[in-house]
Amino acid sequence: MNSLKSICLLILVSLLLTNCKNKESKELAILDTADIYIKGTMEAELTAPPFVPAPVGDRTAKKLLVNMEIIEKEGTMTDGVQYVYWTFGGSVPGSFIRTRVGDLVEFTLSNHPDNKLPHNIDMHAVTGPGGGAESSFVAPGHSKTFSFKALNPGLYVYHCATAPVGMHIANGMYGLILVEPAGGLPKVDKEYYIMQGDFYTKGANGEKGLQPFDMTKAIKEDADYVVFNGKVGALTGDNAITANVGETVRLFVGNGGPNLTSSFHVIGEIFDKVNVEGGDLINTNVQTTSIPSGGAAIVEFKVEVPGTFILVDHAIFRAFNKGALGMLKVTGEENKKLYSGVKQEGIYHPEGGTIQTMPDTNKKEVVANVVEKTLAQKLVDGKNVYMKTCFACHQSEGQGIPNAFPPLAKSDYLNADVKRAIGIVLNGKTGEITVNGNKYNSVMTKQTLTDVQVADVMTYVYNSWGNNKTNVTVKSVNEVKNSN
Ligand code: HEC
Ligand SMILES: [Cu+2]
Repeated sequence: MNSLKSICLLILVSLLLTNCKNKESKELAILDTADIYIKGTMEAELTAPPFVPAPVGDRTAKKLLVNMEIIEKEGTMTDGVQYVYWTFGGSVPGSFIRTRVGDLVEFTLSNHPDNKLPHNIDMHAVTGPGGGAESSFVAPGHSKTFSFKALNPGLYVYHCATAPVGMHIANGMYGLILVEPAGGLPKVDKEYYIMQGDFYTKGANGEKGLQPFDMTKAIKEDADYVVFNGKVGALTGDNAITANVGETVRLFVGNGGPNLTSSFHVIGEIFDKVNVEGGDLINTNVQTTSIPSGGAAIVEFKVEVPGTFILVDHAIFRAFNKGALGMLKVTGEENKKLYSGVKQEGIYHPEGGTIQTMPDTNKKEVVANVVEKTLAQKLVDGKNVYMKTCFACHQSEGQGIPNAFPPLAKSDYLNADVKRAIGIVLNGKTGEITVNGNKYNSVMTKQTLTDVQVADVMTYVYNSWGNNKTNVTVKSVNEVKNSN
C-alpha cells in the first residue's frame, strides 16, 4: 500500500515537472524564434501588385519554397514613354512574398536566359551576410538557391544589390516580403500591395520614346518620375484599388527609392492604425506616414463613406507632376451623418490606364547569305543594339562607370585588338583586365546577339568616342566565333 502511494506521488511529481518544462520551452520558443519547429513543406504563392497572397492564418511554421525569376523587359512608364525595367517576377515592384515567423524559406532566384545582366537579391527580412545577396548572385540563364529562417515578424523590402546597386534599384528591382507573426495578422476585408519608386530618364518627364536610365540625374536625385507600382497610372482609373463602405482596408506600402522618402497620405482618410516602419510599433490616427527609401509601413483604415480617395506622396509635386498618385474607389451607401458635402469624383484626372507590353524577345535575324551593310547603315543599327544591350553598363557615351564597368570610349584595350574585343561581346568576360590604366575585375555576361548585330554594334563602338574607326564585318565575327 505504502509503495503504491509513493509510486503515485512519483508520477504526480514527474508530471508536474514535465508540465513546467513544457511551459518553459514554449516561452523560450517565443523569445527565440530560431527555435520554432517547422512542419511540412509548401510552395509560396507569389503575386504581382496591387495584390497580395492569402494570409498565413494559424498555419504552423513550414519550409516555404519561393521561386522567383528575374526578367528584364520593356514596359510603359506613361503614355508614349517606354522604359526597360529590370524586374523580380515580371512586375515592378516585384512579386509579393508572404511568410510567417519561424518559416524556413528556401529561395530560388533564376535569371532569365534572355536577360543581359547578372543580378542578386538582398532581403531585409534575412539575417545573414548581404541579406542573401552574397549567396544569390546569378548570371543570365542560371539559378541560385539559398535558405534562411524568418526570425523577425514585419514588412520588409527586398532589392537587387548588384553593382552599380543604385542603377539596379532605379530600374525597378525591389519588392516586399511580409513575415507574419505566429497566428497571423488580424483579419481585415481588403489587402493591397503598393510600392513607390523614383525613376531617372535621359529625356525630361513626358518626353516620348524609349527612355534610357540617366545615371547623372540619379546621382543628383533629380527624378523625372515618382510613381506607385512602377508607372504613372498603375493605380488610377480602371486600375484603381477598390473597397466597399464599412470594410477595413490594409495597405502594405513600401518604398524602393532608390533616393526619395515617401510622405504617404490618402486624401480624405485617416489611418486608424500604422505599423510604423513595418515593425511592431502601432501608431493610431495618422494623417501622413513617412516611408523611407528601403523601408515600409502597414497602413489600416476603415472606409466609412463612398467616393474616390486619392493616394499620394504628399511631397505634392511628385503626386501631380511626376506620377505618385493612385486611387481607392469606395462604393456603397452614403452616410450623410459622417459626410454630407458634395461628393467630388474625378477631380484629379487620371493619366489613363496604360498597358505593359511584353518585350519582343524573338527579334533574331536570319544570318544566311548576309550582304555586308553600308557603314552608314551599320552605324544606325549598331547604335540601336548599343542602346538596348550595352548602354546599361558602358553608358551613353561609352564612358563606363568607375570601378564597375570599363570605358569603351578611347579604350586602349578595345583599340589594341579587334578580335579579342569581338570575342568578349560573343562570349562575355571575367577576370582582371586593365583599361586606360585602371584595373577592372568584374563580369560581363554573354550577350544574346546575332553575328550581324555584333558586327553592327562593334562597328558603332569603333566609330564613336575617339576610337580607331574599325569597320567590323560579319565575316570577321564569324571567324572569331569559329576559332573558339
Ligand atoms: C552586364 C554589364 C555589361 C554589358 C551589358 C556589356 N558589358 Fe562589356 N563589359 C562589362 C564588364 C564588367 C567588362 C569588364 C570585364 C572584366 O572585368 O573582365 C566589360 C568589358 C568589355 C570590353 C573590353 C574592355 C574595354 O573597355 O574595352 C568590351 C570591348 C566590351 N565590354 C564591349 C561591350 C559591348 C559592345 C556590349 C554590348 C553588346 C557590352 N560590352 C555589354 C560589362 C558589360
Ligand atoms: Cu539587378
